[in-house]
Amino acid sequence: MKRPLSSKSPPGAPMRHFPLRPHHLLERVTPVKDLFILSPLGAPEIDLETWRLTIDGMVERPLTLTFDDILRMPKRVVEAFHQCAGNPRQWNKPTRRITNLVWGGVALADVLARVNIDPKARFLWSYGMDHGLYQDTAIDNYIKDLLVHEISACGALLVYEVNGEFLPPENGFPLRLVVPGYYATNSVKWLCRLHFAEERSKGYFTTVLYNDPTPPTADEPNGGIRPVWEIATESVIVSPAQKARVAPGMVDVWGWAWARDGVESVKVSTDSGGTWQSADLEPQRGQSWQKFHLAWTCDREDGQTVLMSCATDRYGNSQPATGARNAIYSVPVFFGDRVPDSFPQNENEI
Ligand SMILES: Nc1nc2c(c(=O)[nH]1)N[C@H]1C(S)=C(S)[C@@H](COP(=O)(O)O)O[C@H]1N2
Ligand SMILES: [Mo]
Repeated sequence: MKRPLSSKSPPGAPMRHFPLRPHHLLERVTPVKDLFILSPLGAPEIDLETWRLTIDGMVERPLTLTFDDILRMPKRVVEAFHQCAGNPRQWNKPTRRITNLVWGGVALADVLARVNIDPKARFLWSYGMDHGLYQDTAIDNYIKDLLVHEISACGALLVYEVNGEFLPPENGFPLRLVVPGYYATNSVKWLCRLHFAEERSKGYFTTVLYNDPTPPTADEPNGGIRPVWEIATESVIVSPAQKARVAPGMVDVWGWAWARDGVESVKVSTDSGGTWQSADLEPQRGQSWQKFHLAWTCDREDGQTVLMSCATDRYGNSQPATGARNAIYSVPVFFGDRVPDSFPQNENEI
């Protein structure tokens, strides 16, 4: 297998690529050519000969690893959904930027077993090698943090392969963090350093951006913040596609649902949210998304309706109608020959 050495995009040029809408998500495992790419600081230039992963901070035995050291460790393969949280300041807008991938790498917990973490360390800061200007702010490294006690629970991986190939340069070659069940912003690409600390990182992408407001409480009368970590339970309908024409007869309404610890049930509405029916749902494999189906007997010959899906996880969390990253996805469809004038023009309205 060839190891890519440098990126196709010029170093430092911002990258934004979201090739798939929900109705394009026909494959269980998203092909590598269709991966989304989001890197406002662009891909850094990396020389594999000098690249190292350093583990330091509140550890007894700091460690430096080469790429070959990592390749020699026991390999783990995990199928997991990978979702972008969207604009870091917009907690109330759905993005539907979702894929499902097979990651290959080493368990982060296996690597950390070698350094003896100080029990007082609460956070792991992960450093990406990309740097530069982001909205007029100078960034030395893209940094994210994680709670130390979550590392094993969420099955975090140090990843060098996606769908059996080395990571493309744009997606973090040679090594990236992958935190299954967490928004992809936490899965730091071009990883170079893991640092243990008692407090959260002050990095721009850690504690300035990517923190959602929380409602006021007795302890926090002005409201608080919650880091954009765990993915909120969500689902999308793949077929029928948005604004499709639906013919009378049996229609297979299907899509994907995902939740950090698995989706328990999915309900589908074929009458714009008026009534809801339970869809058939497959069990979760690893941290994968789950397929759902509803056989809908359509007897309409004109007019329109909106199809919707709503997932509920094993803790009873389900999707809100509006105003959230995981708000219910709506698919307007029509019957007969005339495309309705009232169809939303802007995809973001859906
Ligand atoms: N080093 C680094 N890691 C990063 C980012 C980045 O800009 N720099 N972007 C994050 C965001 S917001 C997303 S959605 C995912 C995108 O991963 P992908 O480009 O491999 O799909 O990478 C995350 N990891
Ligand atoms: Mo993202």
